[in-house]
Amino acid sequence: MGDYDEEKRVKAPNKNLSSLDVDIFHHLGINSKCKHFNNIFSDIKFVCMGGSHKRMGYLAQYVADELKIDIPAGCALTNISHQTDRYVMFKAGPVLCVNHGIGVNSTMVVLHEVIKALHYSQASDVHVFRVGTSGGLGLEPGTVVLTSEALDGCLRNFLEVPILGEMVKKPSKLDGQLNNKLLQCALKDDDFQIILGKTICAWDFYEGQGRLDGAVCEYDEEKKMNFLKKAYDFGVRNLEMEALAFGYLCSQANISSAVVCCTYLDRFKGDQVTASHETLAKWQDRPIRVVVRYMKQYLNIR
Ligand code: R2B
Ligand code: URA
Repeated sequence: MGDYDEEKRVKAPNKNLSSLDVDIFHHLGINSKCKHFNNIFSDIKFVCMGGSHKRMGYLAQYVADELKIDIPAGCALTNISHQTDRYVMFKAGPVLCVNHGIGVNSTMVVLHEVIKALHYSQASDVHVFRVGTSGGLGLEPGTVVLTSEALDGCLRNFLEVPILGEMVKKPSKLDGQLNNKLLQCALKDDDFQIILGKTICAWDFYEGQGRLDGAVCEYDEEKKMNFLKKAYDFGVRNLEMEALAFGYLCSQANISSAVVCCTYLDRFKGDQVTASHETLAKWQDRPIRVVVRYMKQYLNIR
């Protein structure tokens, strides 16, 4: 495991935090003075996040099995955030699994709190992964896309948020070196491809991603296709709803982050997700499988 390294320490850059006697993590259902707080966060090297709260326990168990983390009989992984029903959080050794819900808003709330917890506990050399799902562009469904750059719905590579009555542009940067290492985690006999591409982080699943099948739609097939083609020519290979938040908050806090998503469909061929539940489940496991290969290398586990 990487040694403590001051240069790589997680640093939440908000100066106001030092004057708080206790910090209440309202959405994680814990506070900075709760029992075991430092034990939970100080040795964290990886945070794996996905939308669904139901999936996080499974993810933590999968990671624990793969990394051979000993969970004594009768000590099943428990949800650290059991005091709230907003998010769930599981710890498997140096890995924290937390859900982020749908969209940038939900993701920003939980990411602020996770980053602060890592900061107070002096965690260092932390990688944050979004292991998620997306719609693909011109790709075989089931392909894993590593986001080289997150874009908004106007193909702009920053997050624009209203703060104190003004629109503020926030830079969003994912870790290119981490992407290269993840790309090298592809195995010869994988039955799927791992590719690098730009990602549209949309405000919603329907109009925000140019679908024709939302409750409201004021454009037609031709306009939709023109936009998707323009996005493709710009280097976009998938569409989802959280990447900008990861690239913004993690890069501000000295955290390396990557967005690793499988694709559920090819948006050039349709809008509806038609694959069977079993097939989607198989595809959905691919991002965490790739990320665990990286973790094993990092932790020197065979
Ligand atoms: C991918 O899937 C979700 C929408 O169905 C959303 O969280 C995303 O980014
Ligand atoms: N998630 C999205 O955000 N879009 C899709 O098309 C599929 C999954």
